[in-house]
Amino acid sequence: MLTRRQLLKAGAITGATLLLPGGLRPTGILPSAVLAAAIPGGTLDPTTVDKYVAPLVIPPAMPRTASIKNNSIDYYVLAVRQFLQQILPPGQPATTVWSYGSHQAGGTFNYPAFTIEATVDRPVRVKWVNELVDGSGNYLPHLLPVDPTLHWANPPGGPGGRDMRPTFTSTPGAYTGPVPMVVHLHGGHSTEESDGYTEAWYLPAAKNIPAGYARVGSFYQEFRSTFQAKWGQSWEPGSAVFQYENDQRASTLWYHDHSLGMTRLNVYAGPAGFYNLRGGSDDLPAGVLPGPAPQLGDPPGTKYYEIPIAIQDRSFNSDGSLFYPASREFFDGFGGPYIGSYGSDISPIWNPEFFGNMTVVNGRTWPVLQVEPRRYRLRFLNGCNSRFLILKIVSNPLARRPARAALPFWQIGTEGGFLPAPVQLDALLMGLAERADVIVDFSGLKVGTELYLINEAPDEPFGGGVPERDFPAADAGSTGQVMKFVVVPLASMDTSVPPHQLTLPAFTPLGTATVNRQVSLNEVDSATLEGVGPRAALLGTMSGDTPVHLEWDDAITENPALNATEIWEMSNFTADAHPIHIHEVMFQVIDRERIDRRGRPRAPESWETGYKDTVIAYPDEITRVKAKFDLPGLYVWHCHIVEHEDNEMMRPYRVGP
Ligand SMILES: [Cu+2]
Repeated sequence: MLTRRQLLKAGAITGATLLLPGGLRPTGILPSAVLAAAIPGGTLDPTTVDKYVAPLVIPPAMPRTASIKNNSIDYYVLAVRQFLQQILPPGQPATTVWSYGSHQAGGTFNYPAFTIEATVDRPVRVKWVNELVDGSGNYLPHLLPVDPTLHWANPPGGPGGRDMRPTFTSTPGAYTGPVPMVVHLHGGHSTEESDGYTEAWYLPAAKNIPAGYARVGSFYQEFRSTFQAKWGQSWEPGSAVFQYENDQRASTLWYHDHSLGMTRLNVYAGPAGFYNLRGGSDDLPAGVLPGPAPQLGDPPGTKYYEIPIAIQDRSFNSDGSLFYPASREFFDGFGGPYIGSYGSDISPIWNPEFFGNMTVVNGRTWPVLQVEPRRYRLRFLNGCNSRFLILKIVSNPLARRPARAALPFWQIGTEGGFLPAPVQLDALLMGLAERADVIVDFSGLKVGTELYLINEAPDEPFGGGVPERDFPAADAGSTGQVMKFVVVPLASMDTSVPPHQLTLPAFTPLGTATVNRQVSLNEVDSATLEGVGPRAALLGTMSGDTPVHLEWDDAITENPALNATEIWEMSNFTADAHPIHIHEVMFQVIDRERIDRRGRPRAPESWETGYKDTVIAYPDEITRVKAKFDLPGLYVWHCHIVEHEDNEMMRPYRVGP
């Protein structure tokens, strides 16, 4: 039987040959190397898209709507809308995307969204408005194929059938109704009603919502009441208001959609942005690190030396539209039967993973950034759906992998703020949703020097290991490249502290844990069709050494007491690494050990010694993390391969009674 990776490769070849009839490639016999390297995608061939044409977009700061409560809270009204953006280089068509912007300021809608600049201990309150409607106020359908057979938001189910896995008597097509949305501040120490619970979604307040549809998710009304009682502000139709207390360490957070069973599509369509939390005793004084970052009121032409960089893989069609698979067949060639016929349990549209064939950085394919010969603070985010990243700065983007690093990264922070001390690295490994706060020192480089950020992680699920030894590195001609740096003359003196001389804020580890909790990461094949799988990815618990598979709807099994410090031991029984994200908390990585307990536990990597909210759990290993659960209520923990998250690899958990 073929393994999944072999199937993926078979799929890659099928996808490449499918491009031929469209005339997108030169006619004649293609060298087999080209076929083998091609990553299937839409009708736009990545080799026809010029690289390093357009400059990197540095998202400006998001304008505030008001300061409220005696100027003690920053208040924003942010909407998600549909618009056209030039993601491909000039000369190629624009792309219809979704993203957030300031409701009252039309020019602020951008993919990725403008950056929310927040201050420690100063709350931010956001009214998030779902404005996925057309000019007449009618709802807009999804840009991408929504699989209605998952356990998903399911608005057509009405109040009795929402947030369920519906049953079908024939295989359904994609859902084309109004789109549920709910925003999660990733990394936020948020109270439950403001965390963007996956069943607290809401449709736009459109004129033509079909009769009988649920307009909100199962938990919307409860959290609406909680919020109103607590903060005195009501949620209007098509919106929710969340408050972020910012009572946590300064760090790089980000915000994105979290709707049940749709996150992969809602995030792929664009809506996501950075949320930089600064100040307090866990930050450094201004001027120590390279800066500034964009702030409100910056005059045009302001130079930035602190830059957020969101890396995402996308595929496109030749009309510029985003491509995302419309059938399971794209993944492994399995053409049915699907749910709704012959007792099949395989969803017709959902793909277990998706790998785009082009690299998009801050909303542009393969951009270029002019850098001065000085230090820069770069805040990286892996915002891909399924793709891990291994980033490196090199002088030749086509160099044989693994390539030799031309410049090191000095990593100073992760999801939970600064590391105890800077770490010098030639490569940055980033699982999905992980952040890496780094300093890159371009000092001393000659004007005109060209350097490239490349990616050596695979064009397939990641299982750990070294490029070209344990897995083929990403295609050097496309997804193996990210962006370019060109050195230009120095505009002003660099007065930031060199990274090897930096003292980072004092680091206070968590106290002793009182509970060791065993959980599991699992994958399941079809129960009815021989050799077809995976059907879903699952979390679960453990019974002795055996995993207990649990789905989204099973009773809550993770129930820490309020203020308990717990170690979660996550045993990964699948063939792939999964980036596991626990909401509400920042955790410390304790160690990793083989599931069979042979050998000694491995200490965390040098860049994992701070606080994190997402951790890579490798196959056949137990990954241990420690967290203090100091906010009561209902939260989720899940895999951040969003295709997995959307099909059962997410569980609710509750803190306190
Ligand atoms: Cu996963």
